[in-house]
Amino acid sequence: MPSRKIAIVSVYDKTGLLDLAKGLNQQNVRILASGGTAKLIRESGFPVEDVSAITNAPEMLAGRVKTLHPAVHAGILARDLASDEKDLAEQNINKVDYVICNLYPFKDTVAKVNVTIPEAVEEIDIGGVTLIRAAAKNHSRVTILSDPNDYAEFLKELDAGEITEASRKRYALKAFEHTADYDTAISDFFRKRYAGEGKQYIGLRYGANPHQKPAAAFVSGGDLPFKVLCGSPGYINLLDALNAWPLVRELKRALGLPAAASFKHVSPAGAAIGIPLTDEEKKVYFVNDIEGIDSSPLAQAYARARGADRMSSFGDMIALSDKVDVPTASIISKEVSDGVIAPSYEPAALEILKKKKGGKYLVLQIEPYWDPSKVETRSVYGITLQQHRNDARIAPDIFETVITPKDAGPLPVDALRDLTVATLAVKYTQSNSVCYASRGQVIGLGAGQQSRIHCTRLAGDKADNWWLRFHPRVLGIKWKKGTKRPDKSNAIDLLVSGELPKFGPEREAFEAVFEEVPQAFSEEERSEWLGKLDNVAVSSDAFFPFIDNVFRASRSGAKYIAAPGGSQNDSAVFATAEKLGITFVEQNIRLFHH
Ligand code: 93A
Repeated sequence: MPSRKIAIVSVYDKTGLLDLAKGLNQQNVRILASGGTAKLIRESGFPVEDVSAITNAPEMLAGRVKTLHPAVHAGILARDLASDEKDLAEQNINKVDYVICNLYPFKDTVAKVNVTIPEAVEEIDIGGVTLIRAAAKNHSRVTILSDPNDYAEFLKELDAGEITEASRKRYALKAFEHTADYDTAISDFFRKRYAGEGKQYIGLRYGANPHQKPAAAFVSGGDLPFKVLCGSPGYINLLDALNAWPLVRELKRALGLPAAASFKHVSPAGAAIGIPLTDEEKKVYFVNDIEGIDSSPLAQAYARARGADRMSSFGDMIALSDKVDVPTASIISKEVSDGVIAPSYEPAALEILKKKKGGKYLVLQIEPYWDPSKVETRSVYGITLQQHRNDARIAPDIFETVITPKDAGPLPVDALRDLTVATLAVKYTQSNSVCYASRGQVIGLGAGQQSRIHCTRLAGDKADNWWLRFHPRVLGIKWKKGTKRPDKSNAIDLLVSGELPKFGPEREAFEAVFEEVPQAFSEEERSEWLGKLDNVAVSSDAFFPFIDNVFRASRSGAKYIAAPGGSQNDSAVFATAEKLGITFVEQNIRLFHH
């Protein structure tokens, strides 16, 4: 006669418990239960024994030790092996077949306002987790039920004879997830209290919006790879910083020069490497008064990154590839900006930055050699999404597959440099994206448009505006005394955008900032000047589906285009490039970014 099957039952949530006890008894299963569980079953009139019947030990330490005993765990963990049977026989232990357990409500307890650490500690289930984990580990023989919703299905199978392997596997997975989720809740709670604010965990004022509270940034295990030297980061600051930093790190690695990026809403407004600035560029980028800029490639890189699209860079998050020096900090000190991330700071530069925004300017110091995990995980609408990180290497040598012209030799060094800048920029831009680059810097970037041609137009219009800012009429502007930098940038943008109204309040506001009001550009003047924009490199984060993109890029001086192939229209796109005298490089890495 086969021995009676044994179930260990220890549940905090007693939903469905009596139906379960009834069903187990109907199948002649011996029920061993912990204190409160046994009491409820007994009071309902079903046969049940206390766990102490097999442990010969009472529950102790006010319930901290209830089921933790070799008689329980050896019974659960034993396999159908002669050696395991022998061990059990020697100790007079019976095998356990079913474990039904759910855990103390740690999450509910810590969700209460002002919960104390002792209160939380008492809700850390030890014995239950051990029961669940042991049974799940031995699921080839043992069934583990950790969710009352599974009782009915379980009893149905039990009635039919046995619990199938498929069900045991399903219940085991659920059990592992249950304990993992439980442990995550515990470590989250203690991370907030014990990790040391700023080292492994940073509480954020709020998330993307003020009503999205609470919010936090953390790593599990180890320390955060950055330190907050000044200010306190917001959620979007960190999104910007953690996208901008890898961009400048990769730009520097690819091109061997210090690099800078100016981010807004998780896309670059500008990005550049440190190439000396002409006097004109200094004027256009508002840096002609920066002492020491000629000997600081980092300052030159930031001047270019910030200068690409001054309107969009207002209130930027900056990333710098190298130790921040005084010239770079001096540029930043004059601009409206939210924060900066860099590997280190000269003491004098840090002093300058710490004075910004009344001492609230965000200064982050990143550990430059820290490499993130290869796997990226995020949760959207409660669903966990996971992917391999986009670690595609972008460097001048990936632009080798020249499609047109057919007789093209190797591309000029400057073209490879600018294609690298444009392509790395789109790698860290919200898709769809298209970037125009020249002189080692972004000059126009279209981000986050659902249609590619809209990106190409947006980026092209920005490149046009950038170029028009070099027009003698703009360079010769006489500002009214006391006009602030952002107001100058806005007025210049309106002037070069071609959107300047002829009269009305907007026109009056525009005119108010000038000593002498500059004349609007006529259509002829615009096209005459834009016709001089040349040698521009354009990169797209995915293929061009239609030839319109090539036409638009060409109008803003595109001489080189790099984009993945794969469109049904590839041959028409290539032929259009050829017709317009554009060198088209097929680079086969799609670079969508979200
Ligand atoms: O404090 S414990 O970690 N110590 C134990 O040995 C133990 N064994 C089971 N808590 C323990 N349990 C938990 O008790 C179970 O996970 C379940 O949540 C609860 C059931 O207790 P009772 O049967 O007394 O209501």
